[in-house]
Amino acid sequence: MVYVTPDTTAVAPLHRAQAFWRPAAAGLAAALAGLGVAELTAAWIAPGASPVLTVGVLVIDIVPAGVKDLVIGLFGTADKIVLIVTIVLVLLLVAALAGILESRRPPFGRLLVVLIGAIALFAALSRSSASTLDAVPAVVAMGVSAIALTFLTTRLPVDHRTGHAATASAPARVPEQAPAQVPEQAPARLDGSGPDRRRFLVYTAITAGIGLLALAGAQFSAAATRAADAARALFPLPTPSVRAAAIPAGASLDVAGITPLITPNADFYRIDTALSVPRIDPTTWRLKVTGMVENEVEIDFAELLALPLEESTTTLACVSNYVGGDLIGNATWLGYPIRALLARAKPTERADMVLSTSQDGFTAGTPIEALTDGRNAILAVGMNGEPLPLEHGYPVRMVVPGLYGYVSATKWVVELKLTRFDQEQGYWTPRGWSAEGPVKLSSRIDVPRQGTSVSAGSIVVAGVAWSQQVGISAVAVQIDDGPWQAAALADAISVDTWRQWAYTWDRAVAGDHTIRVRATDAAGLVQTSATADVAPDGATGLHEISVSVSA
Ligand SMILES: Nc1nc2c(c(=O)[nH]1)N[C@H]1C(S)=C(S)[C@@H](COP(=O)(O)O)O[C@H]1N2
Ligand SMILES: [Mo]
Repeated sequence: MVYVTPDTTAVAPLHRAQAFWRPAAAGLAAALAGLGVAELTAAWIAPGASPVLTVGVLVIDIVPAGVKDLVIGLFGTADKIVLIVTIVLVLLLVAALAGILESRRPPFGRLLVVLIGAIALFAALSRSSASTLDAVPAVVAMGVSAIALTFLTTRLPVDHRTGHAATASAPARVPEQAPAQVPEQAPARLDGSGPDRRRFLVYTAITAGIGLLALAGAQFSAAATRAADAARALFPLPTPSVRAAAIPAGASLDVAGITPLITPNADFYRIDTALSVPRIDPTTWRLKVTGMVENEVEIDFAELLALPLEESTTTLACVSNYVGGDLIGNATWLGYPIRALLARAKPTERADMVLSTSQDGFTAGTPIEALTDGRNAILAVGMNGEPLPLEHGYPVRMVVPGLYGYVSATKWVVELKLTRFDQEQGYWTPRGWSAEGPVKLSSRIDVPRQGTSVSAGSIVVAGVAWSQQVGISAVAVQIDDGPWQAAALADAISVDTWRQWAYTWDRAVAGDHTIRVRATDAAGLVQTSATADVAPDGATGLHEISVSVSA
């Protein structure tokens, strides 16, 4: 049986080129729409996950050194632009191909689109600092392109289609029917002047236009982020008037794979409700202290920086951190004690809560007690020696040792309102989370990693433990159902930071084993083995991992 495609029929040769370019245009327009919307999504919600840029990074990672050197040699400092242009050109080429494929052999065009999207997804998620949000742009790219491609290819003028247009082009496909039986209206469409053709062109133009507009929007948004990021240099961090307690040499254990004592900013977990990171101009930022106060206080950024700022190392934990989870980090913060600002505002007797508000509307309700009892509760401007990164609250956030972030660590903070717990609620309280959120005593095993294989003999088990405001006094490790064995504790920085611990498991024998950790705080409280969910006020239970020991 002879398979005759429409463009090989007697009337078609004239239009063979069109039979390619229209589906190719559909593919291009669909890809532009997908790419544009995805880049815009990335610019808004996941600035690190631009599909083009993450694929670029992936290419740099996998390209052999020789090729890299050649490209750098050829293009010098333009190498990055060359890379981006190449990626976009390859994408457009593949997109054109996908259009042609989809018009002839659906759904292979869409499959090609999904394949490209999968590469972008892999590129976005394979970075060390990737978060789940980073998956969104690639998935959006995949979805939008595939839908647009289907939409456009099913609206191709009939002569381009073999699948959907099978009825219209049936005479060409069915050998027993002579070409003479091509429906009468076909030539009109084939010469490209029919209403089908115009409609297709309009749809394609609109699709491509959406893509281009979105790309422009993404550029605009990215430029605004770069400008906001550059503004961080406008106000260099002043010298602290009080330095952080020196970190004892014995606070960091020399164990391969253990969590670093200080979490680098780039690796610090990020949790917030902000779909797009607020970009605050530090020259217009103001903080107001309002509500139940004798004096309302207002302060701008320059004034804040001119105050005596104090440095302190504090661990910040999220209430949503499950036992063993990584929604916790430790940084050296620079900021102004909140109690000093409150002293100027003079809260009235009745106030028992400070409701802090972010520029984007998030609120946290913090007991006044925690802000005035002498702990390092600060309006932070610096994080590990640099101005706060945009996503960690630039220009100013709160950091309060001992309380989960949702009730204390307001980023992009613009107002502190003195009020009462029986009058106001922080953002998460009406959403099923407790009004008060002290951080619970907990501990985590970092090495060996869950589910890994280690060789028999002497195995170092290590991790971190924390009990803010109290301190850790002991950590014990249990192998399978054996006795609890004391781990060695690294020196503490302070009661407000996590503390490293290590235990050497001698004579580990081959087989599958379970390792458990349990901390005791300085008040003698032993970490409970009773499990509690993260809601409403933080998880409990013991972190447990399984490893397979090989002979
Ligand atoms: N403006 C604002 N601040 C916020 C939040 C938020 O959603 N919006 N989330 C809080 C929560 S739940 C946590 S755990 C910490 C996380 O801070 P990080 O992203 O710097 O690690 O920020 C807190 N501050
Ligand atoms: Mo959180």
